[in-house]
Amino acid sequence: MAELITLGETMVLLKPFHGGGRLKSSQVLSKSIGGAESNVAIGVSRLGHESAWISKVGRDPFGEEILYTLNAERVDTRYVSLSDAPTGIMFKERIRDEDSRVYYYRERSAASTLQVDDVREDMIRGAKLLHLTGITPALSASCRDVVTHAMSLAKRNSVRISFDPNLRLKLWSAEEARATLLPMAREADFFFPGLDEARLLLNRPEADADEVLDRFLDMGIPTIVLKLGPSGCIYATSENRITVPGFKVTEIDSVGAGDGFCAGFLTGYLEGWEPAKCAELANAVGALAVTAVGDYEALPTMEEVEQFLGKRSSIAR
Ligand code: KDG
Repeated sequence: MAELITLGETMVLLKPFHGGGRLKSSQVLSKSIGGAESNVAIGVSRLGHESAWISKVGRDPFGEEILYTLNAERVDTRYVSLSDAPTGIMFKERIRDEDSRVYYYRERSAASTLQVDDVREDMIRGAKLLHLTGITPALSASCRDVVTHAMSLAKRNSVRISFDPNLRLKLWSAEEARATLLPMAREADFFFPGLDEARLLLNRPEADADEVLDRFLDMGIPTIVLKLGPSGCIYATSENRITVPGFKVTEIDSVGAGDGFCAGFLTGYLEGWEPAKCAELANAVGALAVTAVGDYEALPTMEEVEQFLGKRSSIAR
């Protein structure tokens, strides 16, 4: 049984062949896959723990590729079903030093047809963590129900819930996101917003880190880990607030950093580590995740993290 189970959509991902540049003038694209939840599942698996992913993919070559990749990453895909609806597609471009831009082709995709019946109690019972994101409820009404249903199954079986809001304003409005995601965040044991996401969710554009943390704690969320990018993170509970510094790296592709961060923190939790050590691993994995093109490709193994942290030497030749 997987220690971490997650569910959501993974898409095929196309981007200019050399990483940077405009989609409009790129004749050759390279193909990979990306999905916030499967990125976390891959991250946890590479760091040495068992993960599983629940989803639907199209009965098409892209669905096959997604399953092939996740199986190769030793993510358990036994709960993935095939659909006649197509696998979602995402295009990504990065122009000069701007953040990456994504273009989704995922309306009525296979994963957006996920139904409550696709998530059974036996899939979740026995896991230690259920990881969910705010992308899934933005996909369709049935996906929204699936997230709520998975949360109640986790609660009934004492499986800890991790929730990353992953705000995607290309999928819905800030108002819709707020109305849906805040009640979901209240159900989570671990909540992983970024500072900008937190401000948007709380509708407090000027709020600082302490203010957003106070507000989330007041809502009854027991543990918040506020992601601050290269500046690290703040781990907060009602008794404790710990700031853990991040790492400076050369950023090649920022998409997937937050997923790497969650994978690192949750792996630390599975290891039974203290919060500060979980946060250090989260910061390291989040930093390493941005050092190569791709949503999951640069996610490290534990050995690579130890080398990065200077805790292990590496022999290159
Ligand atoms: O967090 C990275 C994800 O954004 C990416 O892999 C694709 O899941 C994705 C999404 O919906 O944006």
